[in-house]
Amino acid sequence: MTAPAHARTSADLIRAEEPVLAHNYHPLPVVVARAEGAWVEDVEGRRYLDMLAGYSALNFGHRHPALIQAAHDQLDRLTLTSRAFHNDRLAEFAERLAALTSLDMVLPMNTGAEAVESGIKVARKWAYDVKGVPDGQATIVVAADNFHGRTTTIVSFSTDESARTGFGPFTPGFKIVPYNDLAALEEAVDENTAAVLIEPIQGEAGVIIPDAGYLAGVRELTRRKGCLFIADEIQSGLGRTGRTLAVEHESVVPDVLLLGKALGGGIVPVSAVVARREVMSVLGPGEHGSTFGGNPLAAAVGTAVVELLETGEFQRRADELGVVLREGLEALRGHGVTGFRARGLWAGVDVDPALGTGREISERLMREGILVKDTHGSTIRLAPPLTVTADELRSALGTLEKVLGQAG
Ligand code: IF1
Repeated sequence: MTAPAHARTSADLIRAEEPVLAHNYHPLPVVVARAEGAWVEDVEGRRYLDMLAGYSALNFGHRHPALIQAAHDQLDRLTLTSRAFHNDRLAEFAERLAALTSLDMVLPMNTGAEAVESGIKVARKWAYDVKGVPDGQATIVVAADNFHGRTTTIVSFSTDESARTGFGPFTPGFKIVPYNDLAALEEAVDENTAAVLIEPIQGEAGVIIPDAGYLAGVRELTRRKGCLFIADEIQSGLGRTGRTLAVEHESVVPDVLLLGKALGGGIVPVSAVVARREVMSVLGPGEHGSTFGGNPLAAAVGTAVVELLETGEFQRRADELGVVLREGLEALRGHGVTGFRARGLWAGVDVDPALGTGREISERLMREGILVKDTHGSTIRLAPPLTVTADELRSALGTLEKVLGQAG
């Protein structure tokens, strides 16, 4: 007989996963059992500072009291209606999310990939109904090294072979241009272009921050050429970079905004397409939907998330702590760190490959009580909850320095 899960050790549980769980991940060997704020605890009671924060789904930390309260209150009242009926939580969520993002209308979905798919559908329909693109001819221009999710259509325009290989046939209708290259965009966008879809900062690619002027340039170009600007802020948005949205660093408002991850407060999957009225209005009844999208539990938690962001506190923390993060990383330059890119509380850190792969550095950090995740090669990403303290952040940077000093 197998022991009940709560009686098993971390090693037991890791071993137990192997035969019954798809092998589509290679997690660090830590089994988390509890968490609060920026800290998680494993099965044996060891504590770790969470410097990944669920890939930014935990911007407000684990189990933020206001979010947990909102979820509890809603669990006691109403959890699901489907969109066949109205529910009494959805209007407020949409009103406040639209206001927060300077846009007009919300299409609630669940996961990030669904928001991306939905944004693509809205853009194509806009291209046919409003722009007058001949049926079946609409294209979407995307950037190389993008990460927008895992569906068959989304991996169709990925340039990462491990995300694509074996999953064809692929969806046509996408053009890939280099990121951070306005001239390439100028050339790629034509009369059949429905939209340009980009991440304002590329996450999976290694926290790649485009040159100043790029996002404003994309805004100007798409407006001038008559196509939509879709910003995927699923990872960059909701406080991470020191602003509500990363596009705000260039005072840009896209036509279509994709949100996810932190919108669900780390409690439930909540994503959304948020758009200008003229764009979202192309959708009519029966043309798109989701069983769970906009459910009352999601709306209640999402509203509580928006409420936290309305205070500006988390954006301010990310901005201020971002200075601590950058100073700390600057001090490590030449001491194991070969380069880094950072904005707000988000950094891609290139480690000297002689000291080990990103994975090896991540494992050493784990043994020292810090959880991070590598991206490609020797890059690790840092994205702590925005509730982390300056002391915790300095301590984590000190641990990184120690680990880099030992490595090799
Ligand atoms: C995985 C990275 C993070 C995203 C952007 C859409 C989605 C994501 C900009 C899809 C998702 C994830 C998913 C996760 C790893 C991850 C990731 F490593 F790939 F880059 F966050 F850092 N747009 N990002 O970053 O959202 O459907 O997952 O809700 O393992 O796939 P989703």
